[in-house]
Amino acid sequence: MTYRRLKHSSRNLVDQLSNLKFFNSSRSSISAGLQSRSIQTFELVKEDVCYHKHIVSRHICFLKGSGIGIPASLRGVQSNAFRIHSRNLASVATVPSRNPSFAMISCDDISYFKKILGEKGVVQEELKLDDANTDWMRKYKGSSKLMLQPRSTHEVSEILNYCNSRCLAVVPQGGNTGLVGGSVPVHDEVIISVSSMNNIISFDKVSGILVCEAGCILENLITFLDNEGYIMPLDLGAKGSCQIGGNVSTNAGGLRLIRYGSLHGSVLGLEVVLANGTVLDMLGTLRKDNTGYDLKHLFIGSEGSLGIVTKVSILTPPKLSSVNLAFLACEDYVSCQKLLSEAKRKLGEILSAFEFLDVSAMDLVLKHLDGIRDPLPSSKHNFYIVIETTGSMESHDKEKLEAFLLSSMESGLLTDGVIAQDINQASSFWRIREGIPEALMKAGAVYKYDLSLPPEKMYDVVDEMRERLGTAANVVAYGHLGDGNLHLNISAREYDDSILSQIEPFVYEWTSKQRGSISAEHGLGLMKANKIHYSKSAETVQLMGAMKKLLDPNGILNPYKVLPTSISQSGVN
Ligand code: FAD
Ligand code: 2HG
Ligand code: ZN
Repeated sequence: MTYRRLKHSSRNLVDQLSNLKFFNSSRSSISAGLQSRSIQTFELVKEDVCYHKHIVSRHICFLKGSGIGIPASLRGVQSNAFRIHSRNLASVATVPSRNPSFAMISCDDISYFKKILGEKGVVQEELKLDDANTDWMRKYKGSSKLMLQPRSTHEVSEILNYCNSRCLAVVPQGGNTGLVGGSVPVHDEVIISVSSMNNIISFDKVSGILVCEAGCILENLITFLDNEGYIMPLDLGAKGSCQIGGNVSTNAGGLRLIRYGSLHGSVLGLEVVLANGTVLDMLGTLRKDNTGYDLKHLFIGSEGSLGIVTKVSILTPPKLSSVNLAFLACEDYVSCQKLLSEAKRKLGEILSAFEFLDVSAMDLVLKHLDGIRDPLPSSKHNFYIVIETTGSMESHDKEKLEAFLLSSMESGLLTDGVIAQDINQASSFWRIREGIPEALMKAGAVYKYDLSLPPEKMYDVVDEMRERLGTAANVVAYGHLGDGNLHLNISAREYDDSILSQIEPFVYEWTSKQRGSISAEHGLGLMKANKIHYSKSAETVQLMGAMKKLLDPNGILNPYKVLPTSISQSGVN
């Protein structure tokens, strides 16, 4: 019987492991629930059905809240960070000057918008505007006096048509969880929030194709699909607030890209409104369609600079019954890398996440987040890895995972580790990895870099950065190792130009030399619009500029973002 065999093999594994001093911490000192059961994988049977739901619910308290969707506990700390930032604005972001060709909002404009959207769709209240003007990190702050909340594609079209004719600049906004200053105005741009467009339009239970409006919150889509026996192909820590339109517009990566690929693969169709109000219906639901250029890809990752995404059609994978999560420790970075190639080879099709954090990230989470326990408390480790497997046959998955862990331990790649025994433990492991951005916010000022690098080079930049900064700042590294995506975060008490000058342009030059990308998944936004040349050739950037001009000749869509202002504003009347 499957159950017996598993238990038997688990016991064998535990025996072998105890000889090899593996999983020592869980046996000796972790909570009673984990003791002596660390390697005995748990039965999923019924619990598996709610596994995803449970994981989902932990995010509600994390990111839901009023305004920009941050937890109450963090909001307090963020206002401290904001005060710091207010004193040191220059070191946070260099703000390009306002493009004088954009019109200023007049009373007639307001009257027009009220006529097409009604009073409710035209927001001028200071408190609401303050939230919408401020990004998640409280690093970027615009001064818009107007937020519009359309409820349909037609309304978006009318707004854009009008703004284009008046040369009023706009910034599309989703959940406002972006990390590069792309979602908030730089000056007085009109904020167009698609939050009220949050209907699910259709779901095909056979193909798994979901069609929905752009303002659907990712977590709500996950919950909806859970009931249908499906999952979203992307998952990220901001799921409680970010919206599918924002996800598509940033080409968000997240925790399961290693398994389900990027949104360029899973998005089947889009409806987009162009700057002049033209509605582009590309909302196909076909897996295969080679009729001409596949224009939807232009809008995936264009960060609101080419059009406003109003509807999304997306292929969703079926929910599988067997999910396992391991929290592991490695002595050095080379072992992490080797573990990754072994995991790909030995776990194969069931591998669904391979995340890493270094000891500085772990320390930060333990220090700043409430209720977090070190799953491997017996000693400090230099690196931690979170591995998730998702499959359809529990016994097969467990056997594979256990065999992989055993061989990794025998070969010395792993120094310690635990497998979650139940949903709560799985949740707590994920909370550590996903809680890092929140912990960084609580620690003070943070400089964020989101790099794509060859995995074998990835940690070199962290070591070099530590050498450059000495004790001036805390260099923290984590990310999606399975995707070659490093989140290099430099945490300091407050923003300081001398720290920034040690980081930039070094970090960009270093990445460029490795032919890496200065934006793996967060985009360029305002933060890196003028840095695009570190990752793209001059000819490529010129062509991007030409496309921008073709689709948005007046440059009203998300100005000052994505492309260097010298390119995006040239020729704008
Ligand atoms: P917003 O922040 O509102 O906007 C982002 C950009 O998209 C802006 O340029 C905006 O103008 C544009 N935009 C938004 N909606 C539309 C639309 N309908 N049409 C056109 N343009 C639009 N990102 C990852 O890739 N992977 C992660 O793992 C990840 N984890 C995160 C964890 C935390 C705690 C936080 C705070 C952020 C994280 N992010 C991550 C970044 C962010 O959540 C993603 O970029 C997300 O996709 C943004 O979605 P949003 O709805 O919040 O968009
Ligand atoms: C993550 O993977 C997000 O947690 C945020 O992309 C990364 O905070 C960051 O730098
Ligand atoms: Zn990330």
